[in-house]
Amino acid sequence: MIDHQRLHDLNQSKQAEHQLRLGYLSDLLSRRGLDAQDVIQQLVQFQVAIPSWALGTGGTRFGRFPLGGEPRNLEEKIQDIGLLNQLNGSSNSISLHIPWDIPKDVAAIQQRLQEQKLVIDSVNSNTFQDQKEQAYSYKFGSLCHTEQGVREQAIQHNIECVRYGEQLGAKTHTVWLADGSNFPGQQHFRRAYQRTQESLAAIYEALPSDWTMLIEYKPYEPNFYSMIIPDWGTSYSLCQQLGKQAQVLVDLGHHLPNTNIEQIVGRLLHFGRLGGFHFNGSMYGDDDLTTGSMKPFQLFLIFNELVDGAQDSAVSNPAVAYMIDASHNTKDPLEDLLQSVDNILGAYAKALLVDRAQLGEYQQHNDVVRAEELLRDAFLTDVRPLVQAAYRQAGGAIDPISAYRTAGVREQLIQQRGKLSLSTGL
Ligand SMILES: [Mn+2]
Repeated sequence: MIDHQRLHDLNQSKQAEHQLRLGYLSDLLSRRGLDAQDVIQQLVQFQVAIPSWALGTGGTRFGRFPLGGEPRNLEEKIQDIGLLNQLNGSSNSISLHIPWDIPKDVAAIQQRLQEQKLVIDSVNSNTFQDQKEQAYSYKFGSLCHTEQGVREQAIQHNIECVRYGEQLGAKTHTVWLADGSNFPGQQHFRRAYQRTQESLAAIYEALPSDWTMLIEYKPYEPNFYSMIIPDWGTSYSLCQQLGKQAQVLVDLGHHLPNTNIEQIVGRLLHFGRLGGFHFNGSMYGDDDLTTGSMKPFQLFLIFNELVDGAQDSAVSNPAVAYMIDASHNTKDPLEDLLQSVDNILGAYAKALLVDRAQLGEYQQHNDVVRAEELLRDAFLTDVRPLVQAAYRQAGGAIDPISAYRTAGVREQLIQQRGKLSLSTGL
């Protein structure tokens, strides 16, 4: 959507300052035995999936304030994500939510994906709302429900999601359950868990052999007394019972305040059960704000675990599926996603600067201060020139947000789709 020549000209106008900053950082890193180009290459390869539900204003249980030009169907969502990927080269895949994104014309969707060089990475089921045509209500749960008919309906919906995903080349099915209870005594904890486990087993049974099933946990909301899968331990236990294709999904916003998420990441890597990541920013709970906007040090520490796990031959964890799961009401959603990806790549770059052999030495000798200082030094390094170089090498913009603004993308989208177009999603 942004003319190639225009993008090239914009990059030219930023080039001199970018080179100056990159040159300085590259020199600094090489004095420490690090090759900047090596880090940039790893950033270029890093891809994070964009959720179809994050392209419109939303993420609120109160009023939505549409920005205009929001994508009205799956084709337009693909167009928006193609645009993001054109700008940063780091968003080449899409997470779909069924039933919002049921493909009506599979061949046409496949063609759109090819044109934009995108893939569908995962499908997500939705049993947290009732759909018009469905026979049973999920008011009191879905996979954990006391009535077999409701459970069966929810199982079939999940299997249907997998079938849609197969048509579009996805390989991952994500299950997040809103099931739980609002009041003491409402639900029998052990029996509800048992029913959930059996329902998940029925879905797992229908999973193609090269697919992964991700099980996401959340401590509270929409249920406030108990959630059926409140924590990583419950997800992990379910995965263990299901089989090798089941993995735990960590959503950064799905923890109680001050939870040590990086330690959870380390534990799951140790068990080989970290399957996926939902990035977002959290101040209090499942706020779904811009990734890295609230706790950048925590985001860095999480990447520190991920890089450590990836570089340790003793860890046999499958490739982690990285996805953004954020949606809110204030910013232009596309600018918000560019910011999120920028913060994610920045945290990753910093984690790549950590001297792991040296850190291991400090840990071995219990040198608390030096170990902490080593991490702090990586965290405080301004790695933005590396991230910008990665964008440019991937054919994108040195400064994606400024390119987006200068090219007047939102204005074009409003012209094409109208001021009042509303995206499907939360
Ligand atoms: Mn999530």
